[in-house]
Amino acid sequence: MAKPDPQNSQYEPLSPETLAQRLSAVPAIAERVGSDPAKWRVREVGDGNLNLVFIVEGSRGTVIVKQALPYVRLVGDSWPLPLYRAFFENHALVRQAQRDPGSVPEVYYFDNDQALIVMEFLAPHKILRRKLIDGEKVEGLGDFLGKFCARTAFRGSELAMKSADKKKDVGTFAGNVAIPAITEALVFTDPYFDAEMNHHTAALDPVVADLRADTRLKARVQRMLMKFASNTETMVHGDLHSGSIMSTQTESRVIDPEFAQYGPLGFDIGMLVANFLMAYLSQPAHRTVERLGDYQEWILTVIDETLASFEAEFQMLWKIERTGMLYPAALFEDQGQSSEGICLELLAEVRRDAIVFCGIEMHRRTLSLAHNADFEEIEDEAQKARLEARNLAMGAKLILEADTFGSTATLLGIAREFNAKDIL
Ligand code: SR1
Ligand code: MG
Repeated sequence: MAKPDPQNSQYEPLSPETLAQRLSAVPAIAERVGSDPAKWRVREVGDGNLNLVFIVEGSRGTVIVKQALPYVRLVGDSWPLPLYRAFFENHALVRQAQRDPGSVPEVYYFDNDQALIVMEFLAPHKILRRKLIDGEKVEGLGDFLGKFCARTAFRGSELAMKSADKKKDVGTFAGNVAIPAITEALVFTDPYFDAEMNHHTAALDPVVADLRADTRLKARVQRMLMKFASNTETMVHGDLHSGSIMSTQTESRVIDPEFAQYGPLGFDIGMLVANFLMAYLSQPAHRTVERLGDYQEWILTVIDETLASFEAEFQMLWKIERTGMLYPAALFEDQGQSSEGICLELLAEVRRDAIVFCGIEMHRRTLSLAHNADFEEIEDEAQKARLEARNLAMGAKLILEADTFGSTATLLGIAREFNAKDIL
């Protein structure tokens, strides 16, 4: 299965005007939307950093058409980006659906040449980041996300996979160079020097200067970049933030795995917790005093449930699905020896890595190119700076002191402490 040529001459971006006519012959769409393309209603709704996203509605139903653009949408055509990312996104969706059935939208059709994926339309789901800013709760969120991270991490590793299959897959994903390069620069490197595309709230200057002067902190982050770039433990989603999750009041799905690659077991869960912590720390700007405490505590409960569900599910899979070459039963259970403690030691290591990834993600969302709406929608500049300063300071503590965050209670205690701290 070849990945699309980035210079593919057949590729042409879709538009709401051309989509129906260009895709009318695709049975996977016609079956779900209706056979008369003249009756399709097409809207472009992409508000992410990279792609075109269309909602296509007809008499029979609705689908999503997502098409890669040959450049970074957020920046424009001065930053070209290979179309082949759609190939990896499609592969990632297929694997995630196998590893955690029902957790991601169903793929109906994939076109290599046009770098497009037709998939399930999720309704009445909303982007989770929007829900968190709007103060809406989602039942079962932590349990779902913890299980998603554990199942995809465990089942995508040589704890479960046959070594030959996993190595073949690592080879496939190794062809994706441009997308990991974005993370390597924007997440791990740019926040820590005056990189060209960076921007931050002006009042943060002294806090930013302190971070950038901290050699120990930068060395820690670089060590994690080394793990991210060289450690192929499992297939990670690669961009698991609250904008990559869609939820109703009771149900959630994970979307947008175009940043998927093989990487460390703790990467996704760390990025995810970071985004909940940023939602938590930004709440004073979004809630009335009456609702603030309750909603912030709910976010902390979600973090608690996510980590608990991740670890419980991972331990369960360790017991019943350890079918790969790693930690084989032949060395432990078959010798009458328990490996439960060994699993816990591995999980403690994964948690340490996750906490450092978490701190790094908190930094990049306030210092690098792609900020998050949790802070960006705060109109009062002084309040924005105050809340972002807490976020930066907490991120630094997580990076430097990850070893001391063995329990979730400690992590949540630190979040409460920074939520009440005046850094500026
Ligand atoms: C240039 S892309 C910027 C960011 O958007 C994506 O969602 C990733 O988070 C990436 O870092
Ligand atoms: Mg995305």
